[in-house]
Formats: sequence, structure tokens, C-alpha cells
Amino acid sequence: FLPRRDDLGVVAVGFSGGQTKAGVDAAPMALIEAGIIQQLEEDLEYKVTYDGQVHNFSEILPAEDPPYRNMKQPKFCSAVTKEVSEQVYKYAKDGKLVLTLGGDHSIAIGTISGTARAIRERFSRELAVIWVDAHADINTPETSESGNIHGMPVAFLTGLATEDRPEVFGWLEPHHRLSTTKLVYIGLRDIDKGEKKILKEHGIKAFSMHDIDRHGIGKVMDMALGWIGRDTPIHLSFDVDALDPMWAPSTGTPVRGGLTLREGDFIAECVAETGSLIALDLVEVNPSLDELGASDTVRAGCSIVRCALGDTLL
Ligand code: 4U7
Ligand code: MN
Ligand code: MN
Ligand code: MN
Repeated sequence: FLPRRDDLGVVAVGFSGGQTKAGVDAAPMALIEAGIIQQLEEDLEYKVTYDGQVHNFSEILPAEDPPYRNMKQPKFCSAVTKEVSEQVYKYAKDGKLVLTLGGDHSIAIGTISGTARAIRERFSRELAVIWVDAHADINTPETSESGNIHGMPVAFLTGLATEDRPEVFGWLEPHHRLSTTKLVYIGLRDIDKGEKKILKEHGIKAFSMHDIDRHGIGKVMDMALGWIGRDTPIHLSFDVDALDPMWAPSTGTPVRGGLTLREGDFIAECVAETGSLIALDLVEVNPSLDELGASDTVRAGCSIVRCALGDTLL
């Protein structure tokens, strides 16, 4: 199932409709202007396939998009993630490693459904997901208090939330989905009541900041990767708010008490070391929030991407 080591497909998704703060749509351009693609080509020697565009999907913005089952902008989010899913699927099916630059975290409905489908079709295997985040993003439309879809992607991807209407995520089929047993969280520290219940009921593997304090990040990564097992394709979905706001202040829902810059890079390096990474999302960078810290946040994001894609010091 391994992608060719040097062949990378990049998708830039300037989408902010999974939440209500403007600016997260500008992240892909900020990351690209900071040199991320150039670094991957020149320093890490990837052959990069990128259409040179930051997609904002304004062409599929629905004329009207009222809340549905409590979800805000349900049709737009659904249409955008469906497009992203197709794009990621094509790259993954083609044997490329896939890097998606977000955008808010709702776009993971697209990226993970795309890789899950590609891995199933090509290798009849199931995907594992490592979700690095301060939040669990596993609210169903019914448990969510905000109605923001960036807090729901994992519920849709695991089938804990389902919907028949194709224009509101009804396009998600079993082959797009992920098993709750193949999901591992790292960095959690702000989980809603309803989410706690879901995590417990389904026995979902989660390493909180408390676990990281107790065991250290080295042991936590051993346990996380041990849970997934060897030779399982891994999709890493990295929300920059997993990092402490000291290092990554420019994000929509910052939470104190997070990962250090080094712990974030270490997580990414450990995943790279497995040799089983098939896709990476970097999401929730919002350069227009805490503008003084924007360049730090962008640089932290670039660093995580480089580490996950195999940059090593020695
Ligand atoms: B992110 C929240 F209520 N749980 O559902 C919600 F706390 O992608 C936050 O991790 C979701 O940044 C955060 O709105 C989504 C809230
Ligand atoms: Mn998130
Ligand atoms: Mn988050
Ligand atoms: Mn956030």
C-alpha cells in the first residue's frame, strides 16, 4: 500500500465554511508563500504534483444554505468536501502521498474519505487515522452545541453521524468510512460532554495532554502506533490548535496547555518513521487571528509538514 516515496500530490483548500471566523481560508497561500512546496521539492526531493491553485470553491457556493439538523452551511460544506474527496482519491489511487493544506478541519471529511476509498480499492485494506488536535471533532449534528461542522468530521467519517440527503453528506458511503477502532487521538484537552460519552461508548483510543504529561510524548507515540499496528496505512490529520497557543496562536479555537513545538514535530517524525504514511492534512491555521503570531503559526505548520514527510536532522 505504500506510496512511492518521492511522489507527492498537494491539494490547497481555502475553505472556512466549517466554522464562523474568516481567515482560515488564507492559510494555504500563507503556507505556500512561506515556501512549503519549495522546501518539499528542493530539500526533501519530492516530485510534487500541484495545480497551482488555492481552491475556494466559490463556484459551488449554494444560493441558499439554511441550517439543517443544527449544522451551519451544510450544503456548502458537503459540496466542498465531496470535491476534496475526489481530488484526494485520485492522487492516492495513483500511488501518490497526499498533502492537503486547509482550511478548517471540516475538510477532513473530504481528505479521509478519499484516502479510505483509495486504500480499500487498491489494496483491500483499512485505513488508520491519527488525529492530532486539542479537540475530538466527533460531535454529531445532534450533540454539537455550536453547529460548526469543523467539530463534526470524525462523526461523519466513522458513521456515527449519517444522513440520507446526498446534498448534505449523504454522498458518504461505507467505502469512504473509517472504523472507530482504527482511530487514535493525540493532544486532546477540550472535549464536549456529548463527545466524552461517544469516546467512552465506542472505546476510542485517545491520548490526552494528561497522558502526555504522565508518560512523555515518546511513550505515548509508542502506544499510539502500537495500537494501530505495523503495516497499516496511516492518514495523519494535524490540527495546528493541538500546539500550545504560545507556539501557534493564530487559530480559531485556541486552548491553553497544549503541545510544545518540539512535541508536535516529534509526533510527525514518529509517523514518518513508520514508513506507512499515505496522507497528511494541516488545518486550522488562521493568519488573520492574532496577527503578530501569524508568522510563528505558519512556520510551525511548515515544520510539522516537513517532519511528517520525512525531514530528519541526521
Ligand atoms: B477544531 C467544539 F464546542 N467542540 O464542536 C465545537 F468546543 O477543528 C469545538 O478542532 C470544535 O478546531 C473545534 O464547536 C473544531 C466546541
Ligand atoms: Mn480539529
Ligand atoms: Mn482543534
Ligand atoms: Mn480549532
